[in-house]
Amino acid sequence: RLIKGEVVLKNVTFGYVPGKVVLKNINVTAKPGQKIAFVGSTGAGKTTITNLINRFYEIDEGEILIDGINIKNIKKDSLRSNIAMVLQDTHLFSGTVRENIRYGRLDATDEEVIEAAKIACAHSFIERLPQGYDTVLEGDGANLSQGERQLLNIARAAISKAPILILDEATSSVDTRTEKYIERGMDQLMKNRTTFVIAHRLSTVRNADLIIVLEHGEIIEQGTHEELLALGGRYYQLYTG
Ligand code: DGT
Ligand code: MG
Repeated sequence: RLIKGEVVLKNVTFGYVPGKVVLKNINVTAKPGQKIAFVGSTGAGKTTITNLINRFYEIDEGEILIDGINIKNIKKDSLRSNIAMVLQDTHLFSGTVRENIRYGRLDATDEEVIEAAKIACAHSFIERLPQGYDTVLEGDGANLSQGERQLLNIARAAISKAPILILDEATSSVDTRTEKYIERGMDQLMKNRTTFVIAHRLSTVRNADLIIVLEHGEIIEQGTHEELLALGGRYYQLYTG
């Protein structure tokens, strides 16, 4: 059983199709509970790294270890239940709002569902739905806005006990006011979990323990926000725009 949430990528090289390398010799160590941010231009390979941690694809070279175990030796079900995700493209199923938040936590009480929704700033819009938490979502949440769908995914991550969390543009469709409001909830979500965060808005990654700058599938800089600003390189360029 995985519990610590240490994630190590060792010399990882990967391409979706033969002959086209997308990630080259990536080394990352995330200690349990750390917040690691990936930044870099579109197409740099940020989402691909998280796809590999989830083992959606097999890597070509190197290895990925969780709590010291090669993920090839971890059952997919177990991997799924140890990694919570909030992505730009939301994943909801046809079922009630409550069921969608609860997801893998079938033991979760109604109180826990509400608490998770509050962390995600979703409680108030859910209460305004025709049947509240019992409102049935159409396939993939077609009867909600894109931002509302993301908030439900955040609530689902909040109720999950997964020690590893992936946030890939997790609040990209949420308006700026709600995004400000949700910041504390996001901090609560990341608390005690190893978190990989990808965000174009660099203000949301400043407080990461480690920021990794990717370009064309390679790590070109890494450090804290202050270290990278002092370096005056790519991160500095991205940050000062
Ligand atoms: P973003 O989200 O636009 O900021 O960009 P990243 O950094 O998340 O980029 P990523 O990892 O989605 O894509 C890296 C490269 O891999 C890019 O050249 C597109 C390619 N790629 C991504 N997903 C797939 C896929 O499913 N199949 C193939 N063949 N290529 C893909
Ligand atoms: Mg991406």
